[in-house]
Amino acid sequence: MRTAHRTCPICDAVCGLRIELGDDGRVHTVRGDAEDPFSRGYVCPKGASLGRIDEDPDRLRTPMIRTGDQWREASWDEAFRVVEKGLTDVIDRHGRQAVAAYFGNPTFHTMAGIFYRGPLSQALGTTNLYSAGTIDQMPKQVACGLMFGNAMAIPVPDLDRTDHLLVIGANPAESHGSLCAAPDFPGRLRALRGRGGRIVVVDPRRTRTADLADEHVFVRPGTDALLLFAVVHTLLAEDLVTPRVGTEGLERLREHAVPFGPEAVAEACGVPAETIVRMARELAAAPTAAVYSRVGTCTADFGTLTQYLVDVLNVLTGNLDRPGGVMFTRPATVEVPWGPRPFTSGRWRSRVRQLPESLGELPVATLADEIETPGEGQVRALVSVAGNLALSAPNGPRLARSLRGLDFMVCVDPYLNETTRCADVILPPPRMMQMPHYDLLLLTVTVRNYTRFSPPALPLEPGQLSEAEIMARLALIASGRGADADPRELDEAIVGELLEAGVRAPGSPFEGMEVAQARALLDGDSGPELMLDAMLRLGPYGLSLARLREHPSGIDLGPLEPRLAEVLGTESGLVRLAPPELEEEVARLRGRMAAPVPPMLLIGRRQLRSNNSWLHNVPALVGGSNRCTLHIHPDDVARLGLGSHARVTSATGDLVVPVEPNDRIMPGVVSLPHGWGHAGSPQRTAARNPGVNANALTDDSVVDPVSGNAVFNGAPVTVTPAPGPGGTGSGSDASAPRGTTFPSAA
Ligand SMILES: Nc1nc2c(c(=O)[nH]1)N[C@H]1C(S)=C(S)[C@@H](COP(=O)(O)OP(=O)(O)OC[C@H]3O[C@@H](n4cnc5c(=O)[nH]c(N)nc54)[C@H](O)[C@@H]3O)O[C@H]1N2
Ligand SMILES: Nc1nc2c(c(=O)[nH]1)N[C@H]1C(S)=C(S)[C@@H](COP(=O)(O)OP(=O)(O)OC[C@H]3O[C@@H](n4cnc5c(=O)[nH]c(N)nc54)[C@H](O)[C@@H]3O)O[C@H]1N2
Ligand code: SF4
Ligand SMILES: [Mo]
Repeated sequence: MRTAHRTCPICDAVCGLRIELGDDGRVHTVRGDAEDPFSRGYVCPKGASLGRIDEDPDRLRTPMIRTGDQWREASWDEAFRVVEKGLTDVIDRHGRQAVAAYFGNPTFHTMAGIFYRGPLSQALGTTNLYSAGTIDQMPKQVACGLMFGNAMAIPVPDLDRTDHLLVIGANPAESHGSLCAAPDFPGRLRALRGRGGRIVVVDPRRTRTADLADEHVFVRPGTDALLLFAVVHTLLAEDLVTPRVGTEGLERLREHAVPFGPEAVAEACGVPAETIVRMARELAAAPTAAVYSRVGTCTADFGTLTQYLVDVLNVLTGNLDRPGGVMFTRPATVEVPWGPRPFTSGRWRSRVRQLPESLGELPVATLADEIETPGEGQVRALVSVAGNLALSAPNGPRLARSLRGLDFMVCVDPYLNETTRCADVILPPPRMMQMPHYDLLLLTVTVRNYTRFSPPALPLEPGQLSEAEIMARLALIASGRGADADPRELDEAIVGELLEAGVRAPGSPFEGMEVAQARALLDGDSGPELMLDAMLRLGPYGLSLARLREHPSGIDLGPLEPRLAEVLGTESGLVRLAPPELEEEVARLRGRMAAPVPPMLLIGRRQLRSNNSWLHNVPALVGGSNRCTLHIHPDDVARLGLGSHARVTSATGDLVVPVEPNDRIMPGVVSLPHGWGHAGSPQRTAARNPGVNANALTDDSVVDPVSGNAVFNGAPVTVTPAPGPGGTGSGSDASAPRGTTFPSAA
């Protein structure tokens, strides 16, 4: 037996783990790493199951090639040759714009995803680039871009010191937090109250987070922008505004806020005016306070406007960039610019719907349009890395159908699943235990400055490829260098680019050196490790990979400190409180106040033992409370005369789902978790607990106009009684396989 220290790579909480491995490479136990200064031994049920997830017998071990309906195992050489032919055929006949790429959620966690996503995109030479960003957090990044001039300047709540936390559309007690990396988020919430602080949760469901709070406020889905504008209105009207940072646009903001008085929005939001006024006064009166919002409002109507209003509140109450408020993490790695500074978006638009680019990406909600609509620039090939679009994208079943019509598709993914089965080739990465791990993105949003590196716990087996090598070889193929080009060439080019900036940066440890000299100083067993070493050495703490290896449980780099000036990228050097880019949205929101409320609105929910679509094949993580059911208020159950099942119908589809009456959800709202819909999957456990694809009901024609982000929450639906699956009319589950034979991957 030996012990490996690893950061859990599953969710955003970056918990440190201690893993006992046998000589055979099997994981015996997974415990929280008590020596980790940040997570201090915390582990959740998913982290504790990491061994079972990693050793899943249904994971793919070799590349897979599809011919017609049949899948077969193939060698890497053959698989890459098929990829080369597939991509070059499309590029030769239709140009580079005919190729699209999608980068799913795990690419924000893996080193390979983060380091090679850019080079692969560049090599493809297309603007048809998509990621999980536009079905998740893009509104937050665009809002930060517009306010702070820097889409990576994401303020995080100073969770361990704040006196008042207002949580809107996030459920960190189950999700463990997002864009706010905090191991044991629930424990930190308890500690907040233990030291006399106050927590208020705004959510159409009384969540586990609400159970940890002092107050829970029901809000009608999709109306948070109205609610927050009314809070802003109250602060301004009652002269409770005390910004402590330089701002521009306060007068224009005041004009904007005028119509959104608490009385004016109360009915649309379903929040009493007195509650809104009290929320504003409490926020202003708290010694320190932090307003935090996530997926619930990012993936709802007015996503960008809502994220902007969140930080407007943080600024107006004097809580931006101060201890106990919201602050900017100082990561250990050098900050590499992402997107233009000052931030601008809409530098180009999607071909079919003219939706704006943000951070070099187009909205996932329009990928199906780009595939289905004929004409110059029509997408005919897709490279998909770590994504399950069939289950995660709005109107997923439509997108899955369009994927099946592509000339060529390649996926980098450990599973044959609802999306990868549409591909021609699947390239499986090795097990998590075999990869080095460093959270380049998550460690930029931690609630304390902190760093930790995990070397691979197990070596690659003969014939296995690292995910970095898979990505590098795809990039080399895309750039025309061919399936046989040496991936180390690309690694050196990426390292060289980092160092070139480093030798020019005043005060850097490489300042004035030749790039080759600096390169000789770097240490690492693989391309990603060399890149990380360069970024650590160029980072603000002067760390190195060697230093991190000496501290396998991680290094605490201290509490967050004010640093707005360093991250601000606006032309004026001020925080923009009324970006003109949002004027149209403010006008649209005024119209929303009087809009009729649809009788039933659909929202999502996350489940403690799930992670989007890909943990349902682990027996310990399914069953019990982790089932795909429709939460609906008992009054609605009675009113609609529902039995065990209901048919839920939206503008895009209909599903029959088990009904789970629940008095913790707002009347007039139903909730269905996403990531389910595994009928017929070769993942055997998942297939036994299939659930339905919630995104059969979400509408890809509706987006947040500013960021192009998908709108999952607040979809109008009708709910009617339905016989159970044994009866007639078992509903359409468009994610069930059609005509494709799934082989056993074991
Ligand atoms: N256990 C678990 N953890 C996860 C994941 C998972 O699938 N399972 N996924 C990971 C990922 S990818 C992410 S991005 C993070 C997300 O982490 P969170 O942002 O915390 O996501 P959710 O748990 O979905 O919480 C969103 C909340 O918003 C509420 N909501 C829905 N619509 C509205 C609305 O219109 N207004 C308001 N105010 N609230 C609304 C929902 O009821 C829900 O409670 O979680 C990560 N962690
Ligand atoms: N209705 C609704 N839809 C939603 C959401 C919602 O709240 N409601 N949430 C949205 C959010 S926040 C997100 S982030 C997206 C997620 O959207 P996606 O990223 O498209 O979906 P995931 O389910 O996370 O799929 C991850 C894929 O990566 C594979 N994978 C796992 N580990 C690795 C790895 O190490 N390497 C590689 N190459 N592949 C790996 C898995 O097998 C799986 O196929 O879903 C979005 N969709
Ligand atoms: S909370 Fe997230 S990071 Fe921590 S152990 Fe669980 S899945 Fe892993
Ligand atoms: Mo996400």
